[in-house]
Amino acid sequence: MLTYWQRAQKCQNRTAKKLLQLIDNKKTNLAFGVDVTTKDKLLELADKIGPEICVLKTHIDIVEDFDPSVTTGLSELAQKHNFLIFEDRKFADIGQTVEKQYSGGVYKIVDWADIVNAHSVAGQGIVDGLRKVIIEKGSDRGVLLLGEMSSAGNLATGEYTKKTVEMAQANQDVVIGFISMGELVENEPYLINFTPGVKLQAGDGELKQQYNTPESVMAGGTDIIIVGGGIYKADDPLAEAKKYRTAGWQAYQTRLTM
Ligand code: S5P
Repeated sequence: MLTYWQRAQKCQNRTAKKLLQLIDNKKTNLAFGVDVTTKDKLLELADKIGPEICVLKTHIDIVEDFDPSVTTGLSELAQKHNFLIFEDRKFADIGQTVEKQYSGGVYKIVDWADIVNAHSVAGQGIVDGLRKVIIEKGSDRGVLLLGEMSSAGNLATGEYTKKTVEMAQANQDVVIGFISMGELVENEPYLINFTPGVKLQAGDGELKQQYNTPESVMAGGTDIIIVGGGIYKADDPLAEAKKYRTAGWQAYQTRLTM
């Protein structure tokens, strides 16, 4: 198995390269899904947990008191603590709509999010719409496709997942990997797998969410564990984040020796 560093050398997308190098340097494959609904809480948690993570995953549209200082604040914290920002926007529309959703509106996502994700259901046009914005901006940006999902009964399986992998392979300039439950494709080291639905204790969550442990998803070939409530709902989020960080990194080292 290649190390994160070795894989960074195989990426043509600069965000993918930067992310894999950052993971290797900082020794953390933990992404924190900071699903809180106020500006103060969001920035406070990003500052506190920032030193432990490679990626901060946001749902910017759940912040009730949003104003542009939220995203400038997040960008400053990303610099301070050396993490990338992933806006979990799950774009799913035709290219020309997605182009506007990504670049404009209230959130102007392309200006501050290093990474966004998209459902492949809309076909090639969705990647083309996102690519158009990225080229116009001239910034380093990456897109993840939802190849699988964590919720019980989801439809991203079988042929859909296979076609999503093909879409990623055909768009290596902007697509840097997947939301998936493990490694989706072998021998494509430039594609990075991000796995949500992770908790120290496996089991069912609310509203059909399903949880696996950091050890089991890393053994399944994922690269980055996404933890939300396991951290932000804890009495001591920093202590919990350290536990997930250690578990994720140890599981990676175990995989390297196999
Ligand atoms: O299939 C998915 C895809 C995503 S991105 N399942 C998920 O749970 N997510 C996101 O990961 C979800 O939107 C949430 O922000 C996070 C999981 O949060 P947790 O509190 O269940 O750890």
